[in-house]
Amino acid sequence: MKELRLGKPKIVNKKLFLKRVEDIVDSCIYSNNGRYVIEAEDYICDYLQVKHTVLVSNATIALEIAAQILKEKYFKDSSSISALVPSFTFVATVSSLIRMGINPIFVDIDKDYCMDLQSASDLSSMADMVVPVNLFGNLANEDLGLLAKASIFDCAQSFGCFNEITNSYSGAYGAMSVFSGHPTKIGGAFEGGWITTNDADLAERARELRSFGYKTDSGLREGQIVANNGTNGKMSEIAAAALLTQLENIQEIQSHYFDIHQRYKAQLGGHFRDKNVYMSNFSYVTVEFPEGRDKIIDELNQDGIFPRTYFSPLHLMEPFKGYTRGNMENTEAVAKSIMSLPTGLTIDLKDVDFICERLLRCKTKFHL
Ligand code: T4K
Repeated sequence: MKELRLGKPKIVNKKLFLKRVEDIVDSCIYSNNGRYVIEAEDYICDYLQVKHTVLVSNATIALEIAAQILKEKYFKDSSSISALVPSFTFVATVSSLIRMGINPIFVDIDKDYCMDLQSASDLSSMADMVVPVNLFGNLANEDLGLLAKASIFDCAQSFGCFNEITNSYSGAYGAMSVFSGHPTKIGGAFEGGWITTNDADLAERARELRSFGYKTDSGLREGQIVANNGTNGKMSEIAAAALLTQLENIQEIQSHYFDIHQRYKAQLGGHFRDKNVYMSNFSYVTVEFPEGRDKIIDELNQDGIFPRTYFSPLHLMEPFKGYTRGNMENTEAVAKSIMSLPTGLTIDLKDVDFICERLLRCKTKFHL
């Protein structure tokens, strides 16, 4: 039985990728800002129309680096810094801030599953920073970035989302944006992440911080100056070659995700939210079942179908319970009913038909 999972990865042009691996092995340059890291950065800059891209080892490190930079730039003398952040997100959005000494202020979500502008405005007098998340490939309201002195857009799930209102890609606005190249992500490959910015100074700082804080980014050399308290956030050449190979095929990848999404929608339309889908990259197929969701998932698992229940509210989890939060009504309601269905490059339209047929059968069985 084929296991139908969400985000199971597949390298699109395996032949080209393996050729690149061979080049890397022969070149003896395996890390420290090599050829493929530079090529992938240039590719992303051209694609998103941003001035600077800094590749790092994953989006969690990217968030930490961005938070450290903005904290040092704007709040050097502050004893306590707080950031508006959704509770309905992947844990790394919040844990990375706390690790950088920034306290989250949890904000509720809107109908697009992103931080709600009104709720965020109501809490903004307490906030120094704001970290909107473009969840499930839906774009958070850009005005959120104006609510505090510093902003980071968490675009981990939104590579390729085009905002037709502002005529720009996700990641091309705001001080700094952060992306994930994890295997489960659209355009992702091996572990990876990157920061985009139009500010040359911020980009330079990010390059320093990803490489131990060294003043230049040319690798470890005797006599280099440590400019800052950095980390090792470098991406290896093999990961960069895999990422570049995927991104060069991004149109094909995106149309596959779009077709899958539309096929689901045609059969399960009533369970989809009425969202601003024209801004999405369709990387997640999210439906809602206010009754019986967990029973349905248990039943689907018997047929090798594995939906996910992304996300559990972070403000209710032990490490984050003590932080400030607003009203969490939408977050808590959505978390109980949402289901992310199998999608990605290993899922085809026949799989979607099978999943929908089983799902609708469950609805009948459980009188939902
Ligand atoms: N901000 C946001 C909003 C994020 O969503 C994320 C990550 C981050 C920040 C941080 O980005 P990174 O630091 O990861 O770059 C996954 C991913 O680990 C995580 O990247 C992602 N968000 C999160 C939403 O989902 P899991 O625990 O759901 O993934 P996992 O391991 O269960 O994999 C999903 C499915 O894919 C499984 O059925 C197994 C399959 N799979 C997975 C991998 C990695 C494979 O078949 N092969 C593979 O190599 O967390």
